[in-house]
Amino acid sequence: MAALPYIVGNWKMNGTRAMLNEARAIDRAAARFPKVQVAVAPPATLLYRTRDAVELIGVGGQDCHHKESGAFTGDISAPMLKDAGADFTLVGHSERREYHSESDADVKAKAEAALSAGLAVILCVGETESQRDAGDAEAVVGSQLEGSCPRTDGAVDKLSIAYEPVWAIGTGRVPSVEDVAAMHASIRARLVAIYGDAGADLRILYGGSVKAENAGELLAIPDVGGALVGGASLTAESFLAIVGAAA
Ligand code: G2H
Repeated sequence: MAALPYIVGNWKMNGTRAMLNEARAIDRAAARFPKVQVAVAPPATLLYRTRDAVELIGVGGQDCHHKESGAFTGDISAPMLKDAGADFTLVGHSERREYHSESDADVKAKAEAALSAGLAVILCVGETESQRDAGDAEAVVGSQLEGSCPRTDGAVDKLSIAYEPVWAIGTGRVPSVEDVAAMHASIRARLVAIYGDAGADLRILYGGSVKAENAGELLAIPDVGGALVGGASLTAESFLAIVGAAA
C-alpha cells in the first residue's frame, strides 16, 4: 500500500509560545485530512509545549547531536529530543550543512544516533545553483546520499529523504516539474543501490519554496511523497492550504 503523503512544517528559528496557537489550529484541522500525514518541527524551545498542544500531528526536531550526552554546549542529543516528545528529527538540512559546516559523515552519524534513540529521520539533500548549472546536480545529491544515509540495521524502516535544492530554499524559485521528477528518480535509484529492495519504499519529499500555489503541481510529480515546508508552515492558514493540496 502506498504511504500517505507526508507534509512537514520546518519552523526553523521561528516561533515563541504564541506559535502554539498555530500548532493547535493545524492539529484541529488535521482531522479533516485523514489521508495526509502531517507534522511540524518547531524550534527545540517549543518541542515539549507543542507535543502537549497537539494530538494528531507528528512533532519533530530540526537537528540533533551525534552523541547521547556530554560537554557540547548548546547542542541537543537525539535521546533529549525523544524525551521532549519528538517522533522524528530532520538531519542534514542545507542550513546546517552551510552554517554549521556539517559534512556527509556528520549527517550520517546524526541520523544513526536519531534512529538508535527511536526517532524517525528526515534526511535532507540538495545541490547549489552553481552545481546545477554545471550539470552536476544528480551526482552531488547521489554523493550526499552515499555519504550521509544511515547504515544501521533497520534504518530503512524509519527514514525519509527530503530533496531540497539549495537555490530554491526561501527564494520563491522552484525547479521545473521535469527536473524534480528526474531528481527523484535518480534519488530512488541511489536508495535502491544503498538499501536494496527496501530502498524502493522510502518516502522522498520535495522541499524548497513550497506554497499553496505550487503544492498541487509539485505533489503530483511521480515519486514525490510529500513536502518539507519552511516559510509557508509558519501560519496554520498557509500550511493547511498545502496539506489540503496533498489530500
Ligand atoms: C527549505 C524549506 C523547508 P522554504 O529549507 O525545509 O524552506 O519552504 O522556506 O524554502
